[in-house]
Amino acid sequence: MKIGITCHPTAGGSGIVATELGIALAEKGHTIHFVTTEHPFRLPDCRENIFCHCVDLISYPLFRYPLCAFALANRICQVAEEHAIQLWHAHYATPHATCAIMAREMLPPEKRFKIVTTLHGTDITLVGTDPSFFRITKFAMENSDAVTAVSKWLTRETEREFDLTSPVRTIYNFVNEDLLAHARADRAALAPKNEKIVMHISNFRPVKRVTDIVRAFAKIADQVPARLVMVGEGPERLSAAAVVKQLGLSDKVTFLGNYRAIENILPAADLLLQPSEHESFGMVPLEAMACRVPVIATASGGIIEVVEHGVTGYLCEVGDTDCMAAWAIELLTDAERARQMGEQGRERALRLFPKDKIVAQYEALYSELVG
Ligand code: GMT
Repeated sequence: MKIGITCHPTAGGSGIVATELGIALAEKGHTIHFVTTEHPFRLPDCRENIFCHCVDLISYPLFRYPLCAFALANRICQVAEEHAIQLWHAHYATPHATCAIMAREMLPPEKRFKIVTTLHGTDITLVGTDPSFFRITKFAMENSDAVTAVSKWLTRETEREFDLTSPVRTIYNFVNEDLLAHARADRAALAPKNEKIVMHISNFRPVKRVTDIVRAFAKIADQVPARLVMVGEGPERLSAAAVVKQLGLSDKVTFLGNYRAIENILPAADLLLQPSEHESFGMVPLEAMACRVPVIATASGGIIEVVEHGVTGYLCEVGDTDCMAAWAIELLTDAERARQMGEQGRERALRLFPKDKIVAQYEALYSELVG
């Protein structure tokens, strides 16, 4: 099948899922055309059956704000026409689903493609429910041929907020076990004094509550020789750095910035901390589990469908840094318990979120629509 994909190209869960899905579909013989504002973060430079088209943006003094969505719709239309695209998969409703709909409408009827929109979380919970985006998000979903969401929780939230005419289908995110099966990481490079490694990976948005990580870590470091490794970039990094300084933890915390090859770093962690306000799914916890790293997260949103409390990690209430620190100290001081949880995490990741099974679900959906 000839498939188009749009996604946010930056280091974020939705872009990573879209990229991994595109790669998996290309390996199965489909032809994939990405249309994005820049080369997607996790997409290798050259892959068979994969083409990457970047959006052409003009700047004109009259436009106070960049008109990126129009340029994206225009590029989708061009690519779809030139390559006879049968199905467009929009990852993240805003603006990708709307742009795909605009592009489809610009094509003559015989060249129109089907549209699948995958909701990833904040496109519904933060952006879509904001009054400034509510109607256009609802329009995007109602004019897609199928809408999927990455967890049962997000499916329920979407149906509750938007009174849609067609049901939303849940298709979970998957783990790239090929990548993580042989994952290796250099512990000594991250913790030269052989301290325990507590890791956090995100795009440092407010929803990630990164200052909770530092506060929980202060309590952990009080009891256990430990290092906090913060991976990623984003608006809250400076606040986290300020709390590190304020709590006198500067010599125990490393900010690594964005890191593309997560498999070369995640396995070094003794535990992953993810204290988000809510997560529709939690790609990083899933990748941690696949690397046998226990996860301490918040029992909010779809993350409870990924992390099993007491089995693959522990779940605390949002903001309860005492709870996070207590479970962390238990894990960091009981190597056998941590090892067992790591194994159970990998088993759960591969059993519930395997690439083959999830990619086949998308393929079945595409076939249902394209015929
Ligand atoms: O908002 C973010 O944190 C990034 C966002 C994205 O779209 O890149 O992540 C969302 O999509 C991921 C992939 O489906 C999910 O694993 C994340 O849980 C979700 N983030 C939130 O719901 C906060």
